[in-house]
Amino acid sequence: MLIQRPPRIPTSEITPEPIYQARRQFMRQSLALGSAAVAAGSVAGAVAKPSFVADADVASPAWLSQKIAGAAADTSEVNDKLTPYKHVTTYNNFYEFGYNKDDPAKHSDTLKPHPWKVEVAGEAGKTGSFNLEDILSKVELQERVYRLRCVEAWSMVIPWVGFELGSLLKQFNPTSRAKYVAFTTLKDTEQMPAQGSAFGTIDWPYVEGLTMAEAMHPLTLLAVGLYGKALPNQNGAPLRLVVPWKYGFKSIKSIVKIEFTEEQPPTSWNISAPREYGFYANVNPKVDHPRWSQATERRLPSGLFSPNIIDTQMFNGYDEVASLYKGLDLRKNF
Ligand SMILES: Nc1nc2c(c(=O)[nH]1)N[C@H]1C(S)=C(S)[C@@H](COP(=O)(O)O)O[C@H]1N2
Ligand SMILES: [Mo]
Repeated sequence: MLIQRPPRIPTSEITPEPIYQARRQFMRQSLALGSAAVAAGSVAGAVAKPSFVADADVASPAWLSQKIAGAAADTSEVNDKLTPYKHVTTYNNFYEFGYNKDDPAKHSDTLKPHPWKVEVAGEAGKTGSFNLEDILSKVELQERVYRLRCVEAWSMVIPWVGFELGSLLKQFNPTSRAKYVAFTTLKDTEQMPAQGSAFGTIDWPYVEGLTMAEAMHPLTLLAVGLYGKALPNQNGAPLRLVVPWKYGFKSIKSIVKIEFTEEQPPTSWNISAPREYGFYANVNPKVDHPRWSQATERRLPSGLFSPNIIDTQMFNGYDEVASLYKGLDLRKNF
C-alpha cells in the first residue's frame, strides 16, 4: 500500500460531534429509566433505531433507508470517541477510484449501487444470484460501533449499520467442504474508472477471504450503512464486509460475489505484495509491517499539532477472537 501523506482535512473543518454524543446520552438515560422495557427485550423496544445518525443526505432507495432507520441501536459501552462523519466519508481507501484518500469521495459517483445483485457460489446447498433487497429481507439490521485499524497505521471509530455475516451464510447451507469464504468486489471500468488505469498495484477485481470460523464469528458484519444512513459510495455501497479485529484491507467493499471454498482463496494485497500483506492480517502491535511499526496508530481526526497517536491493541482490542488462532504462529501467519 502506498504510504500516505498526513490527512488533508484541516482541523477547522471537523464537524462538531455534540449532536451524536448528546443523542447517545439520551438513549442511555431512556434505557436506564425504561428498565421494564429493557427486561422485556430492549432490542425490539426502547432502543430500536441507531443511536448515531448523521445529518447528511445519502441517496438510497426508500426500502433501504427505512430498514436502516429501524436498525437496533448498539447499547454496548464504547469508550472510544466516534470519528466524525466527515472524516469517515472523506478519508478513504478504495483504489477503484484512485490512490489518494480524498479520491473515493470525489470520484465514486459513477458507482450505481442500486439495483444490486450478489452471486452466491461454491460449496453450499443453495447457490445463485440474489437481489440485495431479498438478502436484506431475511436479516436483522443492527448498529455496531467498531474500531477500524488500517494497516497504514491510522484508525477510526465508526457506527456501522449491518448484520452478522454468519446469519446470512447459514441460509445457504454450506457443505462440510466449505473451509473458507471468498469475496469479490464489482469489476466495471465504467462504474470504477481507476480499474482501467494503466499503472496499478491491484489486479482487478479486488478479492478477499476469511476462514469459515472467522466468517461465522458474531463480530463479523456485512454493512449496508454507517451513522444511521446508507453507505456512501466511497465506503463501499451498497454492501461491504467489516472485520474489526483485522487490518482494514480485509473489509472488502461493494461486494458482488460470495463463494464458499475448500482452499484458501487468493486476496488482493497478498497477491500484490506477499511479504507485506498476509491472508490473516490480524491487527497485531508486535508484528511490524516490513516498512513501518504497527505498535501505535494515528486515531482520526489527527492533525499536525494534535497527531493523536495511541497504542495499537492486539486484535484491535477484540480479544474474544483469540481462540480462533490457538496454535497458530501469528508472526508467520501475519
Ligand atoms: N474493493 C475495495 N475494498 C477495500 C479497499 C479497496 O481499495 N477496494 N480498501 C480497503 C482498505 S485498505 C481499508 S483501510 C478499508 C477502508 O474503508 P473505509 O474507506 O470505509 O474507511 O476498505 C478496504 N476495502
Ligand atoms: Mo487499509
